[in-house]
Amino acid sequence: AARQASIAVDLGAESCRVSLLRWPASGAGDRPHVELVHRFPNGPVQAEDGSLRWPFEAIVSGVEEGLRRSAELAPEGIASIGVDGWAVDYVRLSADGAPLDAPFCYRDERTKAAETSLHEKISPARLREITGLQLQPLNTLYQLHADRLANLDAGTGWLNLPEYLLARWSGVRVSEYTNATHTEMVELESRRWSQEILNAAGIDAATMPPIVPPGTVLGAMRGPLAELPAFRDTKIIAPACHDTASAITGIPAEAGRWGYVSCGTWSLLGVPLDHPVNDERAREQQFTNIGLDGARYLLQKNMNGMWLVKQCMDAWCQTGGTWNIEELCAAARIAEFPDAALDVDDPELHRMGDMPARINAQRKARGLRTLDASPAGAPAMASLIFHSLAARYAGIFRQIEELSGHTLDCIYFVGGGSRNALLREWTEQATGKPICTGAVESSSVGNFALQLAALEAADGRPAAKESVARYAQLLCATG
Ligand code: LFR
Repeated sequence: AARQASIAVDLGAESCRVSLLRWPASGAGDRPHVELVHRFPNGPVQAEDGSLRWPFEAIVSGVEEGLRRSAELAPEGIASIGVDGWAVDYVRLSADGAPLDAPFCYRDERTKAAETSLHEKISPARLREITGLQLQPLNTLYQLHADRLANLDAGTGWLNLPEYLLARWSGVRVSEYTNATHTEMVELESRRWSQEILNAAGIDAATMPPIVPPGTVLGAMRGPLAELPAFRDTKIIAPACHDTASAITGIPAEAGRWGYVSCGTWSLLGVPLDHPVNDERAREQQFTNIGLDGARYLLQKNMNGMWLVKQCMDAWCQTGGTWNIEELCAAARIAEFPDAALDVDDPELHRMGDMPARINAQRKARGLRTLDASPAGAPAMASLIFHSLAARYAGIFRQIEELSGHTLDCIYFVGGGSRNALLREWTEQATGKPICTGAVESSSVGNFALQLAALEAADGRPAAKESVARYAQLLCATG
């Protein structure tokens, strides 16, 4: 009989994806086949109370629809399911494990006041020293502190979204290590929750899920879906629940020094290292050290990404424009060269709505002429965005080389934005480094690789550390 299939769920801020990995019948070689079974759009929505939230029920039912479709496509049965997704946001849970409300989106403005309040109780310098993190108000810590300030019932705890789904199907509540590091509550060296930070934020340690390493088998699938024959022997596995850590795990690189741009809503730029870099320069330059599998770290900078383009396209669409991304890039390529780069990480440009006007507001404040914000001005606006992203990538990679002490041989592009040839080319010109491409769905590749290695280990086969990398290479070669 054929080896059983696996399912990778990847939750993205713009779309969620369910992929199915199947093995050929025995004797037909050992290359797996991966199919995108279900993909549905996602995005923050303004709730009635004015807060920005995720369409929680749509996410859960969309993912479970993907699981049902996968079950139909894989009569051999599903060996395992893993979930990764964007970091930091979470579901608050009642005593019986039911969600208390739809999760807030990290772009909700409540974290502004929470940040000020928390930094009065524990200094940014101390937070940085403990966690090694880029202090971003979106981090879970500030959100949980905002909940306390708003007297929101702490319930029996919280789970980041990927871990919520894993708990929904396994009954086991955990915080997967790579995802936990992005909460800003984990000690960099000990890899445990920091009691000092919890005390400062007024968070009860009893509400903190236990931290487990990537590749942890949580248990057998339970609940209504487990009634389907395909899910009879299914293991629920925590891969690297942080989509970025999964995406980097999915890079099929051999030895050598490479940097990466994980390009989606955000651009995540960095280099994997065996040790964190938390010296004064890394602090000043606001680099982050987040967890990767294999006890490694990502020395990384989080910066704006395709959000800028997507938000502009939404605005143009509302004013009668019909640009799709391919046409837009083709037009941007021959549009005027920008007079000055945008400050892409201006907090205003991380906010939702009317992006062309926000861009113009920044230019005006800097004494630059405003651009045509209508759909007709899209090529020049897109040229400005892509040139600005590429220029900033180049500056960050120079800093990464200095901080890590390594010269990078090449830069891997992964994620949805890696499809964008224009951005890759302009990055190549700006950095002077060769660009390699990993998988567009690199998060799912890393998710699968960690599941397959975990299944091997659970089977009693020696869990070679290389097997994760070996699976990532196999999956990328298969396409
Ligand atoms: C990418 C990502 C980034 C994180 C941001 C917010 O999808 O996970 O790594 O900084 O989303 O969660």
